[in-house]
Amino acid sequence: MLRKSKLKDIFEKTAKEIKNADSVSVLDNIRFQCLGRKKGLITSVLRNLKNLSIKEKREIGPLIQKIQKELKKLFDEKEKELSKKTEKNISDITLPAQKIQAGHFHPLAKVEKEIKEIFSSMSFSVVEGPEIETEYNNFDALNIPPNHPARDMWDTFWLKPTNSKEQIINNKNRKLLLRTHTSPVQVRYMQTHKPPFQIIAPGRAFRYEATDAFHETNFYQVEGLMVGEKISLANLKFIIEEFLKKFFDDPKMEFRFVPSYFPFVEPGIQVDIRMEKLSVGHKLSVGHKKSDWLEIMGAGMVHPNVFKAVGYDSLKWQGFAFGMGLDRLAMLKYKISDIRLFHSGDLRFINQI
Ligand code: FA5
Repeated sequence: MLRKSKLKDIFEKTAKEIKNADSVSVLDNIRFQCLGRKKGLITSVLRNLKNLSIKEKREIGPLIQKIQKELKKLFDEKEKELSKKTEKNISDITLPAQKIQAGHFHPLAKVEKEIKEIFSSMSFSVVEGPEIETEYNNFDALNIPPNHPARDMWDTFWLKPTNSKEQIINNKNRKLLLRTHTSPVQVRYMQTHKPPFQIIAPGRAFRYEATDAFHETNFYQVEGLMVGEKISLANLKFIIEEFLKKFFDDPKMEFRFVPSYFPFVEPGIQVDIRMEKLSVGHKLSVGHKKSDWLEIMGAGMVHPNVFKAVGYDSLKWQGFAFGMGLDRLAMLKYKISDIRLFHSGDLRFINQI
């Protein structure tokens, strides 16, 4: 026969388990063990009451009923508490899914990636050079000695030597600067590699000049260089045409080759693309008509003096080089009216592309 103290123990133990239950299913299980119709502990005590003496019935009966009532109350309260918590955690699966905020490439990075892919498909290797350059690599080795008037073509950010040691290292016409174009990568590559080869070198260029819709002080170029034994202007023309067709993938795109001058090539050309109105509300900069040509690259056959500076025999090797404006290509492809938008940090602009 169950004693009063034993019943109290069962009550206290069950009350504690109810309190600690952390889910409705755990609570249901405790309820089943305790109040279950067939095997519940309290239910079986109630069922056996009939076998007790009258004295025992009087003693145990009211107590077990009280315990049963109190446990039911505890179960109900806990169930309410747990369902409230679950309600808060369950989301309405009929609601539209929330948009996941994923990062994406900056338009210029995207264009750089495309350019690399196109040239890689034509067997060009991708190389890099530093943004801080020596005066020698940026100018002298490219057939632009000091005092050469062509230096005015590139307004330069010169760097102050930070200490006298650096000055001594760099004193032989080796002042440091922020490279004004990616052409010094040609010099670096040729100084350390033997022809034949074909490379592109994408990267930043810096110019100390006023900005407008088509000019930035900090912009991107992609240098190209192909050196071999029988390279001609025809090869240059073919590669550029192939690139432009693949990059724009637009049969209506018009381009032209125009003679030009760069000290490090002979002959020199520039490539222009016909620029339709770029976007709604676009104000063409001074000097541009509604439909005009935009210069996107300089190019030409590598000058013998450049080959001489890197120790190549210019009678044996020929090569072509080009330097294209990556920002301008992106502007034309995506009809962007102002180059300055690329660095504006305006997410409404950047997220569109
Ligand atoms: C050069 O920088 C030569 N190094 C290109 C070259 C390489 C010629 C190899 C021959 C052989 P240029 O200054 O024209 O050339 O610049 C080349 C391209 O860079 C331009 O056609 C233009 O698309 C882009 N560019 C030049 N200046 C800016 C600028 N301030 N902002 C944006 N793009 C520019």
